[in-house]
Amino acid sequence: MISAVRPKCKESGHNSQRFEMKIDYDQLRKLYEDTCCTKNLQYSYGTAGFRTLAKDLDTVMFTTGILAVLRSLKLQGQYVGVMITASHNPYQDNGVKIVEPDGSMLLAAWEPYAMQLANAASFATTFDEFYAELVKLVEHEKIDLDTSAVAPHVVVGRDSRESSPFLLRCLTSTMASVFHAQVVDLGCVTTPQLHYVTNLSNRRQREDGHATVATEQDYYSFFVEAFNELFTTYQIEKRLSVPKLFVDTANGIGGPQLKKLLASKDWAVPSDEIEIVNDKSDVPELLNFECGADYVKTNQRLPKGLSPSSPDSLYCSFDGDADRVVFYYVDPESKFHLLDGDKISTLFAKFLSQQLELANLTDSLKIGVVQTAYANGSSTTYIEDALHCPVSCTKTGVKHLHHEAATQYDIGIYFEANGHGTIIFSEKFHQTIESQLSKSQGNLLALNTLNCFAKLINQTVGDAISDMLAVLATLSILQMAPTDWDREYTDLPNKLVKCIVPDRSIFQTTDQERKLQNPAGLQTKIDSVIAKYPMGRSFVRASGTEDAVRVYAECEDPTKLDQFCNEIVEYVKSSV
Ligand code: G16
Repeated sequence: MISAVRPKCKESGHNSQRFEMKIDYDQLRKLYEDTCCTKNLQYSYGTAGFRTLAKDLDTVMFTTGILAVLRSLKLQGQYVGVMITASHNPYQDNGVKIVEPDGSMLLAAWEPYAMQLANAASFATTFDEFYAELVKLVEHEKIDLDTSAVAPHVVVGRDSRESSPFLLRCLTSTMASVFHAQVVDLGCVTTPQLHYVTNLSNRRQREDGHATVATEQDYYSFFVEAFNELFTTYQIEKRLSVPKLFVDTANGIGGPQLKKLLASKDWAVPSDEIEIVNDKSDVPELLNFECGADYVKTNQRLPKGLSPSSPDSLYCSFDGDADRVVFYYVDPESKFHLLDGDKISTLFAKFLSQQLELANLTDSLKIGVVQTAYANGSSTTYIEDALHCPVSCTKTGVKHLHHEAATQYDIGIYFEANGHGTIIFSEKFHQTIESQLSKSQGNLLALNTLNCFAKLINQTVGDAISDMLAVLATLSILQMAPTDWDREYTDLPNKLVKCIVPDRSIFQTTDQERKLQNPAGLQTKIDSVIAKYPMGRSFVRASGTEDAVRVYAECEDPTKLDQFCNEIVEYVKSSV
């Protein structure tokens, strides 16, 4: 195939004499013409990759498959991950995102390539126009397409959506046949499992030349072992501190995957302590419908399928691909209490700060919390004033928080209020703990706890399952009931509203999305509304995953919240 080289893109006017595309031109052309049916749609690589109606994704899947291969070739054939999911979106949608070899999100510098290639295929009138764009990219990045030396490696996964098998075929159509890629199909997995397996496969290859790709089973074994180790370290009887945990899995892929973890032979917590609801991942239209993390967070009420049981019970909801989780409980007066991403990060910050102090490491290791503008004002005050931890604010999007947590702190706890988050432990953290433990110096219980806790966290990306286990372990170690956790601070009353506008792209922000630059004059009007409400805070931003503008508002007086939010919404509507 490599021999079938197309002579320098003559028809497209591409005139490089230096470059040869060592791929099967005719095969690529045929696959392009067979696959790319959606035309003249503008694609944008948003907060979480490409995301739109599944019926419009054939073209973008085709080009994303090519880009993943190129990314792997650029990185000497390391495993690059690709996940097909639209996470919290309704069942008609789907999406795709690329994962770096270390399990993090696609390098920001490559996002424009993803868009250029997708839009080239979408707007090209001939195959050669698209081909010229591909050549340009390969040349620009100096990618060697001679796969006889280094073959590209790609790991693919998908959530439970009905459209995913077809989109997977579009995605992988060129990988092996044109680019000679080794493709590992994990089948239906959660997004964090795909991130974890991508990372582990590369680590294995790097560390011991392991030729075998990691599997979903490695994920279960690792996290069950980490959970058991933490419980053993703390000599806690393997019972949770709550009588029962109900897990709403949004009728998504989290349901079957959590069941597999709980069925692991080493899982030691009695099976009646965890009950899974909304687990119909085989009924497409139920996905995220009146259930799941996004529904619970936005509506601040129990999802379908759950009714209040005892006040000691704890509930949690995953989203469709199980990369976020929020917790909640219902008090004896039947009042619903949300324990969202802010509450999770503050719980972890409290626990880990305590352990650092016990280990006498507060001066050596820097702990901090990363939030977005959606973080409740009370949580930020609590972290700074009660926990004495620094707080950073970034734009929405896991990649922004992840970067800040990884570069600014030794223990970087990041969570979006919507439940998306994890903790990043630095190299220095691991070296310090290891060195202290090897010398048997200091408070060994605290050192071992920190060591085990770091293992229990999926550091590649926010992970509903791993975060859920870490919350359960923390509550058990601190002997806290859901009410104790909630009492640490009181959220300001808050509201998040989705506003449909003709063109969300005109809403441009600055200051980590806390202020609008455009439409002109709108921010001044918002500021004048905020000034009327004690402890008022509000901001407006375009969603990166849905065709909507999001309006957030919080203020001291719960009876004024609706009025406050409505005034902002009215200004947003009248500005377009
Ligand atoms: C994705 C991103 C999150 C973001 C969420 C909502 O989550 O990964 O970082 O908070 O979308 O983003 P937006 O407000 O821009 O629509 P998920 O769970 O849908 O992948």
